[in-house]
Amino acid sequence: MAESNYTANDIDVFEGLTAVRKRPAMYIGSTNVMGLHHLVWEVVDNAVDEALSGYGKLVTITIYKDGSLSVLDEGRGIPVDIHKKTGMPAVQLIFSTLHSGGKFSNKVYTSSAGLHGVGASVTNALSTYCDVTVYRDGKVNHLRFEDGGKLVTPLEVLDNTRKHGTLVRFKPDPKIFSSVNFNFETISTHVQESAFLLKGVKFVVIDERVNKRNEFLYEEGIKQYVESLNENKEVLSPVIHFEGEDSEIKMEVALQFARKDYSENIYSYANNVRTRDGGTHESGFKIGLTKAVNDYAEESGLIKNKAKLDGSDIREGLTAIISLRIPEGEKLQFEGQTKQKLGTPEALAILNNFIYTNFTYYLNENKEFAVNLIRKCIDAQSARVAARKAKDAVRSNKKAKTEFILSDKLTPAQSKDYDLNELFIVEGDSAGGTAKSGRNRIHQAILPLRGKPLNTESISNDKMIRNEEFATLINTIGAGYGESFNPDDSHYGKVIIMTDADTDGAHIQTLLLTFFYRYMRPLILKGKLFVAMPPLYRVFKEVNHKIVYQYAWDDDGLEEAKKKLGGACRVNRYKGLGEMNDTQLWESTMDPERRQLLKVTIEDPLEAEQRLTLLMGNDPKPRRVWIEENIDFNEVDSFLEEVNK
Ligand code: 1YM
Repeated sequence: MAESNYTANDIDVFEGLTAVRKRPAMYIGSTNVMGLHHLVWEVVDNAVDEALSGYGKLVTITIYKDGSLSVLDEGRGIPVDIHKKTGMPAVQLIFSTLHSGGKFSNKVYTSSAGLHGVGASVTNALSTYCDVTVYRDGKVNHLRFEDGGKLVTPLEVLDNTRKHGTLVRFKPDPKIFSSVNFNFETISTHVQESAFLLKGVKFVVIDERVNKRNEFLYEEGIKQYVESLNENKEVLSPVIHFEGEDSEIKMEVALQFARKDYSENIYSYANNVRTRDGGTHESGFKIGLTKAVNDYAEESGLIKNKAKLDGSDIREGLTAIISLRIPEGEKLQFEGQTKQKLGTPEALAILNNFIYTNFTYYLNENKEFAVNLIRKCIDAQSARVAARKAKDAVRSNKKAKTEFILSDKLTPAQSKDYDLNELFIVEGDSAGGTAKSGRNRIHQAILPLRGKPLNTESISNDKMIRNEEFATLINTIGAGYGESFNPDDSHYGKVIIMTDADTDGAHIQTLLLTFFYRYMRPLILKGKLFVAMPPLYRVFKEVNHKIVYQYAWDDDGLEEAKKKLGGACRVNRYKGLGEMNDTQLWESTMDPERRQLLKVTIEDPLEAEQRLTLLMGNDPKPRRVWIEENIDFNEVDSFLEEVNK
C-alpha cells in the first residue's frame, strides 16, 4: 500500500519538475542572468524566512569556482521526518514538489506569498546537481539530486553533530540558462536589502572565484537603510523611527526629510517582500502623515490662511521605509497583476493611526524640526499653487501652449495601436531629421531634443514642469508624471533614448534617465524604457561594383566583421548619429529586426538612489570623491568636465 502510494507520488513529482524544465520562464521569469539569480533567491528566501521566525542569526552565501553556489543558515534545519501522506521525508518533498511555501510548514511569517514563492524545488529542477545537508536533532542528514531533480542519494545520516541549520548547494544547468555566471554584486545588493529588513541577522557573501567577501549586518535595520539612502543629502533631522503592533500586524517605519531634494522615495515591504505598487499600508501611512502635519501646522498657527497642505507638499524630499510583518493566512493579501501591492484591508487604518499618533508626538517633542518641516511644506505648496495658476493662464489662452509644442516638435506615428508604437527621443534636430525619414512611419514617432535637458535632480517639480522640453515629453507620452503617472496610459509600448555614442550623448542619456527615474519610474519598472545602441563602425568593401557592408558595436565585433567580409575592407568610425544617412540609421539602430536595444532596469533601489544623489545632486564634494575613485581619467576627461559644470 505504502509502496504503491510512493510510486504514484514519484510520478507526480517527476511531472512537476519536468514542467519546470519545459517552461522555466513561467516559474522564474526568464532564462537569462535574472532567471539564474532567481534560483538563488528561492533558496535564500527559505533561509531568510527561518531567520524571520527567530531562528539563526547568520546566513552565508558562497559562490564556488566550479560555478555552483551554496546557502547556509543556522536555523532549525528543514524537517527530515516522514510526511505521512506521501511517505517521503519532508526535506525531500520541499525539493521535489512545486509548492507555495506554507503548504508543509507552519511558520508564522512568510515571504513566499509574495512575488517569488515557487520554492526551492524550482532551483532543484533547473540544476545539474542539488546537494542538501540538514543539521538537526544532533545528526548530519544528507540527500542529493542530479540532472534536474532526480534523487540519486536518498536521505541518509552521515554523522553526529551539535550544529543546527541547513546547507543547500546547487549548480545551475547550462542547458537551461544563457549564462551560468553568478554575479557577486547582484547577490550582494539583494542580500543587503534583506539585511536592512532583518536587523541583527548577519549575511555573508563569499566569492571563491576571485576571493571577494561582503558582510551585511545592521543592528538598527531600516533606520540604517534610510541613512544609506540619504547619504550625502542635507537632512532636516536624524532618521525618525517608530515601531509598534496592532491587530497582530507588526509595524516598523523609518523616515527622514531632505532639503533641496524634491523627490519622494517610499519603499514599503510586507514580510520582507517589496511591495513596489504600494497598497493599503502605504496609503494609510500617507493619510496619517498628512493629517499629523496639517493638524500640527494649524494648532501651532503656522498656517493661518487655512489652506491645507497637500500630501504631495509634505512628501517632497521624504525618504521612508515601511516594513510590516503580517501573520500568514487570510490577513496576508497581495494584489495586482504582479502581486506587488498589499491588499490587507486592516493595514490602512492601522498604519494611519500609528503614523498619526507617533508623528504628532514627535512634532510636539521636536519643535525646531517641526517648524523647519512646515516651512518647507509651505514652500512646496506655494510653488505648486503658482504652477497651477500659470498652467490655468496658459490654458485659458485660445491655443493651449502644450498642444502647440506637441504639434511643433513631434513627428507622430500613424498607428493608434499604442502598445506597438515606439517613441524615439533623439539628440539634436539634425539626427532627428535623419530618424524622421529613416523610420517606420506606422509605428515609430520621433521627438528631437534641443541641447541638454535640465538636471531634474536639482530642480523642484514645479520648475521641471515649466520646462518646455519636459512638458513636451510628458504630453507626448500622455500618461501624466510623478504621483499621477500611469504607465498603462502611455501612448508608446517602447520609449527609446537615442543619442550619440560619445560623452555628450552619455550625459544627455544620464539627464533623461534621471528624469524618467524621478517622474516616470513605473515606465522603467514595466520594462518600457530603452536606450538605443548605434553601431560604432561600418565595415565595407566593393564586390563586383557593389558595396557589401556590416555594422559593428565594439572592437570584437569589428574584428569579426572584418573576418566575415574578408580581404581588404575599409572601416568607417561613426562619431555620432549625424554621420549616418537615413537608411544606415534605420538598418543599424531603429529596425526592430536588426537593432540592439538596452532595456533600462532598476536592479537595486539603494544603489540607484545613492548614485543619483551623488552624480546629479547639489553637492559637488562627494561627487568628486566618487569620480576620483571610480573613473579612469584618461578615458573620460570631457565627461568629467561636463558633470562638474
Ligand atoms: C539554505 C536554505 O531552507 N532553511 C530552513 C527551511 C525550513 C525550516 C528551517 C523549518 C521550517 C519549519 C520548521 C516550519 C523549511 N521547512 C519547511 C517545511 N535554508 C532553509 N530552515 N522547521 C524548520 O516552517 O514549520 C519548508 S522550508 F515545510 F518542511 F517545514
